[in-house]
Amino acid sequence: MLTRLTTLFCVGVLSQIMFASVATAGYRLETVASGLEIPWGLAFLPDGRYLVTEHPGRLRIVAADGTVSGPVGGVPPVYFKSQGGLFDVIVDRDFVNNGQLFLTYAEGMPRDNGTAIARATLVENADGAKLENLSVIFRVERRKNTPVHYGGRLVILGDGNLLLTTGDGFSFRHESQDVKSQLGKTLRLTPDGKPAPGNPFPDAPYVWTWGHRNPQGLAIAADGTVWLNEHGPQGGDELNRIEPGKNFGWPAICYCLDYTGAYVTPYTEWPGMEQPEFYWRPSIGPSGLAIYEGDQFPEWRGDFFVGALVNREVRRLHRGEDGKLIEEKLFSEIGERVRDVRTGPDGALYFTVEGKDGRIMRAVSDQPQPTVPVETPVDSLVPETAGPETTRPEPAPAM
Ligand SMILES: [Ca+2]
Repeated sequence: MLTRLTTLFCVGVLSQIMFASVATAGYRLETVASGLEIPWGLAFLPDGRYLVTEHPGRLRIVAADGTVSGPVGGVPPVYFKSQGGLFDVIVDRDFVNNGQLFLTYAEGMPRDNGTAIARATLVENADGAKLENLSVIFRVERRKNTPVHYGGRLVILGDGNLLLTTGDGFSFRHESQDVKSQLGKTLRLTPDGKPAPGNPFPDAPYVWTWGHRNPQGLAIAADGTVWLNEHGPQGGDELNRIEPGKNFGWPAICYCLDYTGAYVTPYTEWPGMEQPEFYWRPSIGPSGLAIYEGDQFPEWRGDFFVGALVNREVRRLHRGEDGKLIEEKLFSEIGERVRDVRTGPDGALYFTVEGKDGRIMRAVSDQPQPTVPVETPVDSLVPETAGPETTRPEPAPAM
């Protein structure tokens, strides 16, 4: 049974708390912040606040109590069309001292656009927050004339270099198999935007892995392995363990159909091309990837959590006794497109959720947690009649 309580705090922050229990872990879903427009990427600041990107091109700071700031100034202009817009935000490991962050976004114009990375310093004063010393450290060299399949996820690897995903641009899928094209790749670069030393292809100095379609989830496991999820067309969404130099096959091999219903390729495997660790057919529209390592859900440690845009929920993948990945559907009560999934420093699992009222949500354990503040008793604050459910928008394209 699911009980939904709504509490309106004096600061105007709407906090929705939903209770649910599942076989594997008891959790409670909370809304951290709402009123966001297509929240795409989420990053945690050392002081307990959050940075969140909105796809149309805004960066905001969310206070620990859920108060959402005005737009941070100085964000570079983004090409906001279809899948193009502002994508990820990550903070530098030395953010406490240097205030630096990285943004990924689509830039350009209809006939000439691509994925870019900017680095900037976050500065706050009485007038608000802004980005200073902004520098566009990298632009995907191969420009395109489609507003789709940008990739756009970014992580900082253990060696301090950046890893960026790029999409195939939809109309250029053959270039995923051209190692010299920067479409359909992961690219490893220094924080200054130079090719990282030790990359596998001398003729394509940024390229780390190839043969991707549109990867929108990227995460590093506790053991240092790097994982990526990517969209297939009809079927063939994949979770891949990526290693330098490896070819992940798109579009030469896949477990998919084209949108016309035709096979993209008759092949699902080929010598020299990697098999996915897991694939979805039919598609779920994977976006966001967290490998849980928090304290609140010990039974989830090491498991993969993937946002499912199509299904409006989250998928958990965990190892069975035979070592194969087993899938579990979770958080279906969210009921909206889950774009990003992250493990928070508090051990909660965080999501950015699209829909008419875009939100940051989190799943917290329903067991007593020594490190989590006790919730304010809400029963006395619950209005006699709960407000109407948020109107659900029309289904949007999967990617
Ligand atoms: Ca593949």
